[in-house]
Amino acid sequence: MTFKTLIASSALALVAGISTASADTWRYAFEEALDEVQGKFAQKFKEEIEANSDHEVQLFPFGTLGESADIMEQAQSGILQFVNQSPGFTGALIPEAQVFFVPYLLPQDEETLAEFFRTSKTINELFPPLYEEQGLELLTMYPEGEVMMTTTEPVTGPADLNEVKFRVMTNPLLVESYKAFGATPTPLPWGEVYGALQTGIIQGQENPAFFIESTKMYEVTDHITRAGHNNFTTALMANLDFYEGLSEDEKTLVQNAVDVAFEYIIDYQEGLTEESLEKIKEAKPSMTITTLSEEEREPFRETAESVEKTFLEIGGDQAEEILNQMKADLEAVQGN
Ligand code: 6CS
Repeated sequence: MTFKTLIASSALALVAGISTASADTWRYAFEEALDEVQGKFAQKFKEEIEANSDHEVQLFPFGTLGESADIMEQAQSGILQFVNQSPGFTGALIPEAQVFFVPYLLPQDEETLAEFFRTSKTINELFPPLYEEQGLELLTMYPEGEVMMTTTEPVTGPADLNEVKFRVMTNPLLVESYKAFGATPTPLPWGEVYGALQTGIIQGQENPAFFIESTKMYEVTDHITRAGHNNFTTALMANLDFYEGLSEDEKTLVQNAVDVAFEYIIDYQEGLTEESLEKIKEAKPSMTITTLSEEEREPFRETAESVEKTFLEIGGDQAEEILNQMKADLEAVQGN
């Protein structure tokens, strides 16, 4: 962390009053609102910790402590004990986690996907040491739903993305993947996306349906395209020094709360995508929602190979091991 960002982080932390919390208060920040998926997960985690211990969990939703990059710095420096952040913003920190942006790697079937997150050796064994190197204990990763494109013009193939300035999270491989899709990727922090779409600086972005609905992305775009290219992955981490300083009982308490919150968030998301699309249709009947056919998906799918190759170049020392293990984990849950 630079001196400037340290000062900014500390100032924000003070404004939010987190310096006054007692030692028994665990501070937990996330990238969404309380009633969005990460917020629901966080509330369940808090409920479990508080029901089973004397600890209090103080929740900091998106915006209260800055952008995703800010809360990560605060967690690394120990101002926060817990942080929920998507690998979409940890590309520079843990380049291997960019594997989640190889298109068409994760299955669309939600049950298979949940089983992958539960059983994945990549997530449970290979990633934790990489997060540790960055002062973080990786507690879990979980899915947040099928990623969809929202644009101002209809999209049925890569040609329709030509010259479209498309906002992506600040992740180099995601940038490469949208380049391969034919767009002009524009990495931006979340807080700038609505305004950039409104003023026409960008003409597209991607996110799961629940987020498109809750953040009213449909107000500033006109078309939703389901290319089936990805599912949104997120990660819950703890500050490593804090975690290592916990007693064995406290570590078990944290792990149990994480497990309960994981199963809760998988159940919570059942039907959420379709419900959210219904709500969008109600709020803006002119919004088009198009599921691309297998034939229409093919040119997008064909980019996977080149993006994978780029991942091997920019995905850190363990990129190859991570990609191979990830494929083995996926095969194991897909039964082939
Ligand atoms: O696109 C983003 O930046 C945001 N999307 C989701 C679903 N969660 C948080 C993240 O910041």
